Amino acid sequence: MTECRACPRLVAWREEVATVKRAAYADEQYWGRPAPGFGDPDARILVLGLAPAAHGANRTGRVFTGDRSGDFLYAALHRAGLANQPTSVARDDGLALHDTWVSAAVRCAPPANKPTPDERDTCLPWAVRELELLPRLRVVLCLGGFAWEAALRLRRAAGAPAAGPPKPRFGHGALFDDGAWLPLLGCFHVSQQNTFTGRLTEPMIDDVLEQARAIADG
Ligand code: DU
Ligand code: SF4
Repeated sequence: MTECRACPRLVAWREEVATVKRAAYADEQYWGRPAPGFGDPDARILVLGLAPAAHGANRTGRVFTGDRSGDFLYAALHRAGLANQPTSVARDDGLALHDTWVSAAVRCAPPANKPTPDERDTCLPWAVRELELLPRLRVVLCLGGFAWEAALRLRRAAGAPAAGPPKPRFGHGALFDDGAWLPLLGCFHVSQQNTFTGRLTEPMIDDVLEQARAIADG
């Protein structure tokens, strides 16, 4: 997976960012490759994000690690009892997840944090394989509309029938569960754009994580 070069635009970007770097990380060796998912292989909760951040997971090599989105997400997982520590700064930082696996719809950092629909679909087979290695999953928590859309395609790729009609709509706290595949639960994305503006607050993500847990327990 970390050798994948299927998306030329993303390969070029992940490698350019890893070469040019951000001044604050000039001494670091950037990962510059696809960021694999991470967590508890016995997870019942899958947290699905958008894509690695250029100077986050594309630098550290672990999903949501080393950027503000990850700060917010892993702190929330820690409050929920799903992570052993509130911070996620490097691959060797001792972080372990409980009952949770974190991944992203697209595995390579996209320019402007915006993968194309083609790139989303090209990366889907990696998510299918990842899912096969997580046999205990009970719920997919989608961070943002892009992950929600990817999860709907993942469901099809995993052999389940199309969802709807009507097509399930993403929203914060939205739940889609027709019994044909894993329930999808929506949560606004943990990007700074949302967390710094108050669109997504700590209590809001705490509520959704509690909901995810309840679904997993159900
Ligand atoms: O060493 P391993 O069991 O193959 O785990 C791979 C990866 O997953 C490692 O970086 C720790 C993490 N992990 C976790 O976060 N929680 C667990 O319960 C088991 C493994
Ligand atoms: Fe491969 Fe996915 Fe990266 Fe595209 S985004 S190059 S499919 S790992």
